Amino acid sequence: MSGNDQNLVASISLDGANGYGDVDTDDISIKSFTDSDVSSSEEETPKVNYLLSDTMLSSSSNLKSFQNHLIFSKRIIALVGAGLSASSGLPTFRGSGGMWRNYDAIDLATPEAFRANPSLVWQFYSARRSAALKARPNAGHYSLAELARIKNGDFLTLTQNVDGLSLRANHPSETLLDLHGNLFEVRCTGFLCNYTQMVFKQPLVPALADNDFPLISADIDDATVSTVDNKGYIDEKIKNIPLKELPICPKCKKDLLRPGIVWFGEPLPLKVIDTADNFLVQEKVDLILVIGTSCSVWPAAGYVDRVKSKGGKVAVFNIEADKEDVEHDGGWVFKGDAAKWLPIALEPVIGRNFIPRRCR
Ligand code: BJW
Repeated sequence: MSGNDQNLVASISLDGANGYGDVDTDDISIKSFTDSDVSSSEEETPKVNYLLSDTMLSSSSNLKSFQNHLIFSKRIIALVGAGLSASSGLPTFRGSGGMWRNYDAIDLATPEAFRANPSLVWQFYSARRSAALKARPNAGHYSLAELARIKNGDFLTLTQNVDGLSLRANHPSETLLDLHGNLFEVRCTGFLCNYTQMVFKQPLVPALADNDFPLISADIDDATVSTVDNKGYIDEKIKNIPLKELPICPKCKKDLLRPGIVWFGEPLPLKVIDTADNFLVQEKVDLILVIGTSCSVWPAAGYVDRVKSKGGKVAVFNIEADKEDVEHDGGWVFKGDAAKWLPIALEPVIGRNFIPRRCR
């Protein structure tokens, strides 16, 4: 995309009985729009303006070129991060609005932090569980789920997200790898106890019912910041829950349960790494979709270079994408909300009638 193209935006008007309408990418017209032109209300109309506004940047030739490659790609990987769930209302980790800008990540997401202050860490994860249960999958989750169904065994989603939204969008589980675990898994911390279970009950224990732990939302405001001290540490709002009131293992009835999350310094699950490795070595991967991730955590970030080094192409879907790096390598950048871009960019393969009405 040239510098000039950045001032041009493409608009797609969708008309159709189902409200999602018939989109023909050939009909994308280059036109100028502002944010106020974007219509998002569910109540509105049979006619939905689905715009590539100035927050959704790409030229139509970029979109066409990507879609041509997509159509001819036999094997595809999606590397997914927190940005995919952002428009479902779940905060990201870093960058503007990232939930860890005002918290020290190391304080909350390491085994050491849990050992030092399980009450604090459990309150944090309990709030995250509540938020994830209240959130709903968005059109981006549904688009990937549909791609997975259509590509059958030739597609794999590597998700760093722990919110379970992809599965709730009916993403086939055999093509979805949770790299960093799952908010709804609990594991016994006892050395000799192997208890692991998915538990959706919320709160897990009565002491965690009062979820006043501040979960920083995408819109950080003064009220939220005031719950954090000037070093980024959480202030007195956090309760000190006695150990015996935290979740205890129902099997050994002795040791604490912990969230089934991969914390910094912990290895990713072997089965997950093996499955991803097998997919990568079997046959060339033609395309990796890098969706809503800062690619700052390893080994997840390494999958992009592993695909590239074998000749696969990269397509980035990110609200803050740095397009030069990717486009110089012959890849594509779709700057904007991944939940809006994915249904459009993947449309030649996935069609348009699979997304629930409320997400359109
Ligand atoms: C949008 C959008 C919209 C916004 N649409 N886009 C030095 C060098 C290399 C590696 C290391 C090193 N030092 C330490 C390491 C290893 C370490 C690591 O990578 N550290 C880095 C910080 C450097 N990695 C590990 O420790 C991993 N384990 C490991 O390596 O084990 C080795 C081992 C082997 C054998 C024995 C023992 C050990 C484990 C990593 C686990 C990461 N876990 C976390 C926390 C989980 C807890 C939780 O969820 O609460 O996972 S970290 C956090 O980052 C979380 C995320 O999954 C992960 C990735 O973040 P993500 O998803 O990319 O989010 P953001 O916020 O960073 O980015 C969001 C993006 O979306 C942004 O780009 C926005 O622009 C964009 N966006 N809205 C589209 N609407």
